[in-house]
Amino acid sequence: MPTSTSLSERLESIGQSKLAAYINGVQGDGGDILKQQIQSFDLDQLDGYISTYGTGYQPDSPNEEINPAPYFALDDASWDRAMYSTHGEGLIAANKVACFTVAGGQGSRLGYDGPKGCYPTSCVSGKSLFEMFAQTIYANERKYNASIPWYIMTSPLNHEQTIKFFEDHNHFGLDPKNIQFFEQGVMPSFDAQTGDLLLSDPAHLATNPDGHGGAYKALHVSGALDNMLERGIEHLCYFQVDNPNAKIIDPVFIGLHAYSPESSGEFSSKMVAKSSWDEKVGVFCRVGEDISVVEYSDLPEELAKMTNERDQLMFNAGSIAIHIISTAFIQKIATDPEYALPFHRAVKKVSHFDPATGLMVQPDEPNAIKLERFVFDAIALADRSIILETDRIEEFAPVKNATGTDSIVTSKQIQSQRAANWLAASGVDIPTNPDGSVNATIELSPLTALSPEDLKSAQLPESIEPGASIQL
Ligand code: UD2
Repeated sequence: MPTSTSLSERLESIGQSKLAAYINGVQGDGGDILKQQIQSFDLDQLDGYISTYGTGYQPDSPNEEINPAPYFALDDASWDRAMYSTHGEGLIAANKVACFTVAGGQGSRLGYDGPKGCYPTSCVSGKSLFEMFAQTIYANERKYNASIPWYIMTSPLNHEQTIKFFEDHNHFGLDPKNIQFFEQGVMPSFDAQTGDLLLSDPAHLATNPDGHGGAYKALHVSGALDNMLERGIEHLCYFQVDNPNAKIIDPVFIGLHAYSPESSGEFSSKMVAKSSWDEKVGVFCRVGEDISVVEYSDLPEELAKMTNERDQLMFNAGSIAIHIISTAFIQKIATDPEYALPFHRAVKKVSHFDPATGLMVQPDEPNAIKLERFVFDAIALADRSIILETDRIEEFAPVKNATGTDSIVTSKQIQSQRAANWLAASGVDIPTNPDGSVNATIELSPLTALSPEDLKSAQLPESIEPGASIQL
């Protein structure tokens, strides 16, 4: 390890004089931990980020035209779903497909103290999100006689707890050798006015997870990408931990991604029609020549509200954060500097230790910059990226908030409604409310059915009682 003097000189040279002075004075284990942590970052690169996104920040002036992105619509019969489904099934059965969950987030917005994936989410039995996904993977492996490895990105906030949860539940019946956990990276937070790196306590820099876009680097440095390549995995089915209805293995989507002439087979996405102009989902757009997701907070209100002659939102392609990314493309993004993704900056309140006074500072106003990368910023770097429309009830039941929109209550309603729709398609009489929604709570295990077709041969009740709560 370099001496304190040489490290403090390095810090001085990039304008971090307060931290440099502190490093010189700090003694003992705490000092060593801090020095090691500082050295784990590329300081020149960090200095560049601080001036780009902090002290010298210039907001982008959008000078490229924004248009709606084209997509394969749900009601478009001009392409051959059955053919692409067969292609997708072939790739699954040939063990070329794996699952990838970004699960770095905590359940704090839900009022839950633990990794979000451990949150009890299924309608009746209260299975965790992780268990629901594990059973879906298991059922797909059984259906296609395939091995489907599962890669799970955690963060330093929840890595150990996540692994313990899987161990405590015997990996939900999956082969532990087929599940790989790896931690995403972090970025130091810095003072929004001065660019000074902040300390979370006397021995640590204040850091934040580097966003789900940190996945590319984390897949590479953790060895997960090498593991995939050794196994011959070509396509990674990406989904967020907060969506229990995600159809995580979808043969049609896989086939379209890999074989459609309109796709370069690098990065494909699913969308649903937005429920309202201000729904909090990113929107697929064409920005200049490139397909991009414009985050809801960045889409100008006048564009978000624009409608077409049929009174539908022009910018209606809401991202449900379901993608397929090829392993070859991940390798390019992770290792080729020309493919480095930008950061997004957020100004947040960050409590910090002040080395000058030795006291903690609790800011009243946002005081610090946090930097994150977004996984979908890679879309613009793909040669030809496609978007497939899907049905909202079928694939989007997010659990984000404790109450209201996208809460556990709305998620369970959507899960029940999907189960009811599948059962109704097999002739089961479903009780309904005056607005047509299901008047029962129905949990349909992935082990029972992965699609409505799987129910055709199942033993089903003729009808469900109004207000019943049942598991099938
Ligand atoms: C995300 C999308 C939004 C829309 C919506 C659909 C972003 C920026 N926005 O909004 O456009 O598609 O989802 O539900 O993604 N995560 C990590 N590490 C991180 C940050 C996030 O693993 O450093 C995971 C997190 O566990 C969660 C997912 O990424 O599974 C989404 O993160 P979020 O909750 O911050 O994004 P949200 O819901 O605002």
